[in-house]
Amino acid sequence: MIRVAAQPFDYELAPGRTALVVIDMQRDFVEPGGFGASLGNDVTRLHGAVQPIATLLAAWRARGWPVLHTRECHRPDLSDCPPAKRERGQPSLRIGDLGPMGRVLIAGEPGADIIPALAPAAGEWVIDKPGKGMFWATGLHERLQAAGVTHLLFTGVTTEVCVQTSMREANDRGYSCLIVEDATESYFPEFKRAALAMIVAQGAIIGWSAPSAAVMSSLPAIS
Ligand code: TIU
Repeated sequence: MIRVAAQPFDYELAPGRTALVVIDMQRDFVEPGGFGASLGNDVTRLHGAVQPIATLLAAWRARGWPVLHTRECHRPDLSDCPPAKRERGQPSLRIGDLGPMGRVLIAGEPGADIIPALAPAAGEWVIDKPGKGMFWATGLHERLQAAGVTHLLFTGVTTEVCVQTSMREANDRGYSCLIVEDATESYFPEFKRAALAMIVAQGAIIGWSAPSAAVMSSLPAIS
C-alpha cells in the first residue's frame, strides 16, 4: 500500500487497484453555452481543475492503473431523464433542448463530450450516467468488482453535486475513497469548501481528501 498524506489522516492507496475517477469534465459544464451556463453559472470557475486532473491522468496512464471517466447525459429520446429532472428550475435551456453545442446533456452531442484537454485514452472506461451519482443505472459496481478495483480517487465537477454524490455512493458500496482537492471544482467556492469538510469530518465519514501534489509525491517511480 502507498501512504498519502491526507485529511483527516493518511490514506492508503492500493497500487493497481485504485481507479482514477474523472467526473463529468464535459463541454456542457465547462464551456459557455452548455448546461452549466444555462443554469446561470460562471463556467470559468471550473477551469482550475483541468491541469491537476491532466497531471493525475498522466501518472495513472504511465503506471497502467485504471482510469474511469463519467459523462452526465441522456438518451436522445429522453427515456432515461425523469420529467422531475428536466423540469427543475428555470434554466435558459432544458435537457434535450438545442443549444450552441447541440442538444443539452444528450449522448453523442458535442456538449456531452469530455473536453479535449482531458479526452479519454484508448482502453479507459467511459461511463454515461443519467443521474448525478455514477452508480445509479450504470452497472458500474459490478464492473469495478470484476476488475478488482477497491479504491477510488475522485476528481472532476462539480464538487458538491456529481462528485460528492458519486463518492457517497461509492463509500456505501465499500470503496475506500479520496477526493483530490485541487482536481475538483464547483461553481460555488463556499459549497466546495463545505463539501470537502463534510466528506472528511467524523473520522473520514465519507472518505479522505488531499491535494494532487500529495498524491503525486507519494507515487512510486515508474520502473
Ligand atoms: N449543476 C451542477 O453543479 N452540477 C451538475 O448538474 N452536474 C454535475 O455536477 N456533473
